Amino acid sequence: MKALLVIDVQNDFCPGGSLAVREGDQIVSGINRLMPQFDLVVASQDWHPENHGSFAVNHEKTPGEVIELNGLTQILWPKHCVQGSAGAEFHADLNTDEIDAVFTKGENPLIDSYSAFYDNGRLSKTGLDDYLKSKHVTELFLCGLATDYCVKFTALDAVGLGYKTSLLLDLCRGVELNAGDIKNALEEMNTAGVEIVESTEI
Ligand code: VGL
Ligand code: ZN
Repeated sequence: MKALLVIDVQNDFCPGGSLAVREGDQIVSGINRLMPQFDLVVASQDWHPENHGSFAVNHEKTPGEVIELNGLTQILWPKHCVQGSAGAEFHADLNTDEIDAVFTKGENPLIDSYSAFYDNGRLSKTGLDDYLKSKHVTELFLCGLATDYCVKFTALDAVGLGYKTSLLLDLCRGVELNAGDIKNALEEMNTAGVEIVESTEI
């Protein structure tokens, strides 16, 4: 069984959003077009409480600064994807009718969660792995936002959990906080065993 995993295609990560990823909205139509080719389509949603520890404003600091949050290194972000806010909603053009299940992450204010499988400290699982295994999924194709954060960490965990994992390069966009971040993320994924493909190849 093959599943398409759509990572964090939410308004705050699209142009006009609080943590906008360049061209973040340009992947939506391609994702929609691909959905019918899959046995299963699963989406993740970054879903933070107002008091989340990854928000710079909650530490009176500036986005981009790095702190230690409960023993883990944490990049501080603008406030984004607050539960129930418009910014946390999926991009309006994303075909949610084709999505079989949604997994939220980042609810615990004390720890961030880039991967759709585990929080950054691997203290808890989201339920995504158990769900995919219950559906006998063995192969994952990843797309979404952002290449150098949530997509990367989800892909690395997917390989670690035993899935044959491919990244749909043209259907991802990255934050690129520092020049080279996207390229480095792709190299790291590739080295870990993630196949980097174009959506036209599948
Ligand atoms: C993400 C930074 C903070 C992402 C989420 O979806 O890549 N990045 N929260
Ligand atoms: Zn977040």
